[in-house]
Amino acid sequence: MEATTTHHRICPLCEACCGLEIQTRGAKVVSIRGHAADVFSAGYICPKGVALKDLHEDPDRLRQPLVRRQGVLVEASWDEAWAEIATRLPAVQQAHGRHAVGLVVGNPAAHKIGLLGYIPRLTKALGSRNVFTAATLDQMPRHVSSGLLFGHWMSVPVPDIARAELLIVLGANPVVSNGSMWTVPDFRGKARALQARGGRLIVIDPRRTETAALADTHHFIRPGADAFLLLGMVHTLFEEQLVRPGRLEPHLKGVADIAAAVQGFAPEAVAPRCGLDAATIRSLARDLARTPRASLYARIGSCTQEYGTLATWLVDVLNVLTGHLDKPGGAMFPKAAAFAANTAGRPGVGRGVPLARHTSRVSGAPEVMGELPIGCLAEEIETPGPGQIRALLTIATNPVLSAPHGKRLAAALDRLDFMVSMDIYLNETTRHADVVLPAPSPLEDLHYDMPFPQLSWRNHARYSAPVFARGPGQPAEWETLLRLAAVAGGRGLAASAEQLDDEYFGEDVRRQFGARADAVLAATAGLRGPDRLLELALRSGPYGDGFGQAAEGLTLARVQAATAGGGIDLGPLAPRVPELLRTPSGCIELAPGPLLADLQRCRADLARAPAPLVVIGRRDVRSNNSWMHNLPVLAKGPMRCTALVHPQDAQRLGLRDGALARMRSHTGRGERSIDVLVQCSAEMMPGVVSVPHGWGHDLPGTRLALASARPGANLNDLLDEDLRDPLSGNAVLGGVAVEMQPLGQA
Ligand SMILES: Nc1nc2c(c(=O)[nH]1)N[C@H]1C(S)=C(S)[C@@H](COP(=O)(O)OP(=O)(O)OC[C@H]3O[C@@H](n4cnc5c(=O)[nH]c(N)nc54)[C@H](O)[C@@H]3O)O[C@H]1N2
Ligand SMILES: Nc1nc2c(c(=O)[nH]1)N[C@H]1C(S)=C(S)[C@@H](COP(=O)(O)OP(=O)(O)OC[C@H]3O[C@@H](n4cnc5c(=O)[nH]c(N)nc54)[C@H](O)[C@@H]3O)O[C@H]1N2
Ligand code: SF4
Ligand SMILES: [Mo]
Repeated sequence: MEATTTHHRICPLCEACCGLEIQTRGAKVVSIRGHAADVFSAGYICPKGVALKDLHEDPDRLRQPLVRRQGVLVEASWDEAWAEIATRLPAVQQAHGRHAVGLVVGNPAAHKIGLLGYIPRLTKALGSRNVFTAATLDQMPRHVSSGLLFGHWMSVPVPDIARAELLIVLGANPVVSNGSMWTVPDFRGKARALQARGGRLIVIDPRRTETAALADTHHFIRPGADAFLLLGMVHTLFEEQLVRPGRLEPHLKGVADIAAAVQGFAPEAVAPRCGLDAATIRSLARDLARTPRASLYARIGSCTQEYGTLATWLVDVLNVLTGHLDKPGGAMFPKAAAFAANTAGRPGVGRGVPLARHTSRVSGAPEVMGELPIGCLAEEIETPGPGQIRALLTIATNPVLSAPHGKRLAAALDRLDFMVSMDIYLNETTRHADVVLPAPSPLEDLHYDMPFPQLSWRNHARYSAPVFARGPGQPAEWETLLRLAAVAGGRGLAASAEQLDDEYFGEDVRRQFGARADAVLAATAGLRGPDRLLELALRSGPYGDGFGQAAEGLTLARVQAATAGGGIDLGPLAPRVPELLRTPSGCIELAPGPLLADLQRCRADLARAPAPLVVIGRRDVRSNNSWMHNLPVLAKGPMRCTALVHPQDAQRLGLRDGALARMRSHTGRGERSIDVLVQCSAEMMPGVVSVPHGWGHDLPGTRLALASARPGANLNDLLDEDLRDPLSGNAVLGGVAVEMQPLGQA
């Protein structure tokens, strides 16, 4: 009998980045549990981490490229797949120009250094304006606020929960999601510890969520009205002389502009719009102002709405005005060991962020962070004219389920001249491709998180080696991306991934290090791919050895050597203002012009009456967006794609628990409907129904046996691809008016 081997690796499935202990025997996974010695996650794990075994062993997971022959996707060799790409992609570029090839990148890319570290190569080689990512279904408002206020998209303050006395959570459910734009494994344990110290957790959400159940206080809020609540809170701070930015005062610009901007948004004025009474709004503002170590944290419920950027900005404004930004126990900026732009370049000042360098062709939506709103993807494929998207590359994304109005997008994908997908499944999106390139199993990949240490509750550096070798012929994702970039850049298939990697890396080092470049190249020789990127980033990073300048500093070898012991702890969050700022003024720009201007929309909309029924989203611990429904350990148990309806609404509408209902929406492009299972729940705010996204696996042509047996309904088929937060381009995914009626027995 073969011996059992123990491996330690970070879970790549969600933002919590838990350290796992994985036992294997030969090619089999024997067990997966939390790594108790992990310096960051201390043994925490959720059911999805355990499901990595099912994912690795899933017979439906792709292990061979697929190429469309006579209309049917069939297994092919890598050489055949590349031949197809190298012929057809350049043909589209030559006939229609570089913008004719679009790129869509999805959520798992954020969790893979082999993708995130190399996608910039591909976008550069493509030179196309038509780049779309899941960021405009998610956190783009967060980036816009960070960019305008602090000068970099990824300078995101996170609650310093370990030292807080008060945490107010708005539009987030970290007990289930395990945190977002905030890397915080075991939120529940940390919240309980806060309460045990005498601290308080307040949750504001249209649903009494799992996080609300843990909280000391929960308030319902009308979906889409977060900006109004927050304006009322800011108004209270000025009205009651509670504005005390403290240490930040000399680094702040725009406080007087904020005072002027919130005129007219008194708690009494906003209360009917947001559904909280004026006294509650005032007491929330006072609690935040008067508690020495406190912060307000908001996430996707507040981002994916009409006023997403305003709401996210107002969260920052409140944390700043109450003196909680950049202070222990408040909202603080992590300092990552590698890859953080806010640790590079000259400290304290920078160029800030550009907005709207170009606009989308059909709707004129502004570019943000180098991309266009994903809601514009279908129209850019459908609408003829110069710059029309005629070929598409999709990487780790399933927008047919994850983006609004997947039905329209699916039809548009069929009109493309050519489509290539890099994915692990033949699913609702990749079934439209002409070539599908498989990625390795996560257990066959090395791991180092690029974004999440920039969002972490505590500073750390952790590395994971692959658990298993890749299957025969299976390249690493970075290799596939470099070859795609070479084809997209007109170089064809002549160069190997290794040659391309050496070439690009050399260029980077020469640009970054000038006269020292040769020494740095010599010091990193012998490494390649993501390991070499990481060695460079760690050693030249804020804790690095500076290539010999700081003898005790971090190197890749040191971080690797710490894996079995649970990684390297780099201490609690520490104040970073003004060093972190990269605005041209060197100050926190609290009142940027575009945000002040956008407040006019709120002013005009203050009196809007609520629709009788609106839909919002929901997450479940055993699900991950659209793609983990094929794994037995997660799929078992009750159906999770249900519409939670308040019993009063159910009675009013004649809906029965456990029965099917038809849910309809009316958009500018017509009526839409889905049929969904009703689950009566007093957790809901009356007038609000909650449906999870990422379901609807009943489309033909996929290879997802288990998921398609329990398909669920696709919430996004109801939503309106034309509804966006104008500054960020973020899709509006919640607070959309719907109607429901019974559909007989299930
Ligand atoms: N209505 C509504 N819609 C939403 C949301 C919502 O709250 N409500 N949430 C939105 C959010 S926050 C997000 S982030 C998006 C996510 O939307 P997407 O970015 O489209 O992500 P997923 O739907 O998770 O699809 C991930 C894809 O990556 C593939 N994949 C998994 N692992 C790998 C890998 O290692 N390599 C490669 N190459 N592929 C891999 C999967 O098979 C799947 O096809 O959904 C959004 N959609
Ligand atoms: N188990 C699991 N974990 C996940 C994911 C998953 O699909 N499943 N997805 C991952 C991804 S990609 C992301 S981005 C994160 C997201 O992480 P979170 O932001 O924590 O996401 P949700 O759990 O959807 O929580 C959003 C909350 O907002 C509430 N809400 C809806 N509309 C409004 C509104 O208008 N105002 C307010 N104040 N609240 C509102 C909802 O009721 C819900 O409780 O989760 C990640 N983690
Ligand atoms: S919470 Fe679960 S899915 Fe997220 S990183 Fe931890 S084990 Fe993985
Ligand atoms: Mo997300």
